Amino acid sequence: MSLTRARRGLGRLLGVDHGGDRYAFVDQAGRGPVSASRAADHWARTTCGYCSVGCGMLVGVRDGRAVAVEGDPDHPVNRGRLCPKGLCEHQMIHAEGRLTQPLVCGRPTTWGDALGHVTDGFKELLERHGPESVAVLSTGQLVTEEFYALGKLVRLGMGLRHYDGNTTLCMASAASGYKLSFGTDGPPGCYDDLALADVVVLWGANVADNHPLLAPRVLGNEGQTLVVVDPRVTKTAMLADVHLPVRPRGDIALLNGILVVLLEEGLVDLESRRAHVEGIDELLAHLAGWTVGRAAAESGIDVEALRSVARAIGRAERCVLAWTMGVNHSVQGTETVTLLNSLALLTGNIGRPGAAPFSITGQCNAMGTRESGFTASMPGYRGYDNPAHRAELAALWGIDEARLPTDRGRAYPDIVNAVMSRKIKGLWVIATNPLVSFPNRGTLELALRNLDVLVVQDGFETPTTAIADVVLPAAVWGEKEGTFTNSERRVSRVRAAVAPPGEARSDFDIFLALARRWGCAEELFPGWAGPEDAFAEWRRVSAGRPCDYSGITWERIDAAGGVQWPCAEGAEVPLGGTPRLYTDLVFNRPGGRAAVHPVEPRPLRDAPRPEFPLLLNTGRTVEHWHTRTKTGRIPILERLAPEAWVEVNPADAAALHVKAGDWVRVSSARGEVERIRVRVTAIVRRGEVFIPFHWDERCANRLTDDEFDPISREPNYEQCAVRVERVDAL
Ligand SMILES: Nc1nc2c(c(=O)[nH]1)N[C@H]1C(S)=C(S)[C@@H](COP(=O)(O)OP(=O)(O)OC[C@H]3O[C@@H](n4cnc5c(=O)[nH]c(N)nc54)[C@H](O)[C@@H]3O)O[C@H]1N2
Ligand SMILES: Nc1nc2c(c(=O)[nH]1)N[C@H]1C(S)=C(S)[C@@H](COP(=O)(O)OP(=O)(O)OC[C@H]3O[C@@H](n4cnc5c(=O)[nH]c(N)nc54)[C@H](O)[C@@H]3O)O[C@H]1N2
Ligand code: SF4
Ligand SMILES: [Mo]
Repeated sequence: MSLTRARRGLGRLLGVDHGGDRYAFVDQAGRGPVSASRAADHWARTTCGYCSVGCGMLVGVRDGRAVAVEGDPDHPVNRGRLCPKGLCEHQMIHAEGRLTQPLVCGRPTTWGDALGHVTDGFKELLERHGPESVAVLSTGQLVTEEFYALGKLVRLGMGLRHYDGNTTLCMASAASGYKLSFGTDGPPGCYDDLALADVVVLWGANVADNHPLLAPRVLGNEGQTLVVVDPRVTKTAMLADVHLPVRPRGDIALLNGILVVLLEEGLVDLESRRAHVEGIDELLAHLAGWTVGRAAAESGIDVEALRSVARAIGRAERCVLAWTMGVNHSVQGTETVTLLNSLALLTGNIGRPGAAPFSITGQCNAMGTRESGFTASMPGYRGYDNPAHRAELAALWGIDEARLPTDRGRAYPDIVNAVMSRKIKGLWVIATNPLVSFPNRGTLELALRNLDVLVVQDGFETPTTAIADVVLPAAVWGEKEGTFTNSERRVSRVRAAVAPPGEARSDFDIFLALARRWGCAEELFPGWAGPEDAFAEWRRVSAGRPCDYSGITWERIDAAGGVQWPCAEGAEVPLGGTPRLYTDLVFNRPGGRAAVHPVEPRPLRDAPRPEFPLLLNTGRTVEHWHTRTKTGRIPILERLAPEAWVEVNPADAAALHVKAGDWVRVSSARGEVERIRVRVTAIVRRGEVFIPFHWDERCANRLTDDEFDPISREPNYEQCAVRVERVDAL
């Protein structure tokens, strides 16, 4: 890949030089010539395996090893650029700690023996204790073809009732909120909307750290107003024209206040909205109990700032309301999402360029599992309780409808509860590391000890593989084929650049091998040789559904760089697919109208009190990915962010007699982090502290509360009460 080619790609991004004064990007042009040791003999075109932005990249291969990565200058998402994690992703593949052999009780063994343990162990539990006794937890980090195959294996082949994934820790509130507002899941907008909008409001979304290649879309538009709603002064807040430092979980009050201002000042045309929106009168009746003063007091945002942001939204020709975990990670996540959707609906910001309520997803393929998986809904956004959907799916698969579950079964936290109470005795964990990522680790550790059979399928040694009875070594990104779907519904190709190490196999091959052992392969996967067969079937199964993939082929993806669903076979859709949903303002609810819902905020359950006087917020940093199973093994990223920290406001630090670099103990009603380094900073307000959740050794989830949204079952990771105490350095 030549430097000039990469430069050309950079310049082409919206025709603006985004590496200018507002934000500095790591880009190909800044990297200098590729050194001889990293000179590749060929390049594999693929999609980044970290975040949901879905950047296109090229992996350079030399003598069977991945030696370099370049941003794909032709990919429509990133046009040649990558963030720090993407730029060293090839190092992940050959990092230490890869699993290369199946293990049973910690001892290396053959695939035959390991899969025999899995099938015999689970079958025995199912025979003795019934279909509720074994559960599966998967992820948003496999390829869509694997999710599709896994869903069929788990629900139809193994006949399991309880199957969920880490997406419930992440996007479940967005999915539930979209369903309540529009009838089905699916982000209505696209990345170009971020560039086209006059006003972009980012709610609890720190894109500068967590979706770095979205930031240039926003910052490239000089005339745009960027509003960031976040209790912390994040890197993204620092880039904003207006930062609203909302009180933790103050978003509902703030949104109600914005709606009150819009109504008071005549900035919404309610009558024209009624044609395609239901529930307006109920919402108005509820807002009658709200005043701007109340909203300001409860959200912590002063009246004038609230009014001026409401006016900016109300007067904007085009507005994008985008959000991430500051909204989803809450017991009221689903409700907050519906309120954001309501604001978009009432101001007409949907189905037009530059106008959308846009949930930015998290993992590289969280979208693929929402669409093709078989967890919260049946494949193709089909409802378990919808007779037409059941009949259609049964006919497509040629099976008796009675084999389809009648409800989703237990969601992730409810699976954990059932493990705790010994109702679930066997668990298969695929591509997720719950010991570090699930809230209230102490309880989870107790629960996992209750299991008779714990099977963990991962590419790396992790805290969770360390306690597994059976470990199945998986190929990772860079070693397997398929597709990922990004936040803007764009399906891109993922390619194998190198072979997996030792005896590691792709998840797809593991699912097929397990199906053969289970005795259901011939029925479920007849004649399947590889992931392309799964994709071909998924195209047929999704046909006619809102997430229609039937017109998307791997060849079309190659030609377009990536294709956005819906893309029906034979439909007149641009080569790159459909950029926006609901352009006709017909929604997927009965009658075609969207719905708005009144929402009332509830107080924090684990609120600060004398014993635990500070409020803990948790999140991420640009250098690390989740539980650091990948990035913790990459020297350059480790050097940039070598250890966990706790952010403490200068006033609190003075009261605690701690200074920057001191060690402290952080405790909550559930557990403690014994020693963690202090950063004294006004990024957090007085009374609030922040810990990134990436570190196993200083695990923020020993502190977090296991309280969940009643609708989506998503955890409330962002607020819990803690105490910080100075510990003297050892
Ligand atoms: N570098 C990196 N990038 C990633 C990931 C990673 O691990 N590392 N993970 C990916 C995944 S799976 C996800 S889900 C995304 C997450 O992307 P983000 O949601 O941007 O990630 P967080 O760091 O958790 O940020 C949540 C933000 O919400 C704010 N917040 C907390 N409480 C509230 C509140 O009550 N109201 C509001 N409005 N804001 C609040 C926090 O201060 C924080 O800035 O990132 C993706 N990208
Ligand atoms: N306190 C707190 N906790 C949080 C969050 C927070 O903001 N605060 N965020 C939550 C969110 S949004 C998320 S998404 C979760 C993420 O939590 P996890 O899913 O637990 O995090 P990861 O580290 O991404 O774990 C993925 C695992 O899959 C493995 N893996 C990678 N690729 C493959 C593959 O191709 N095949 C197989 N079999 N394995 C593979 C990796 O090695 C890794 O062990 O954390 C949640 N936890
Ligand atoms: S922004 Fe996301 S998709 Fe793009 S290179 Fe970085 S981690 Fe990968
Ligand atoms: Mo996530």
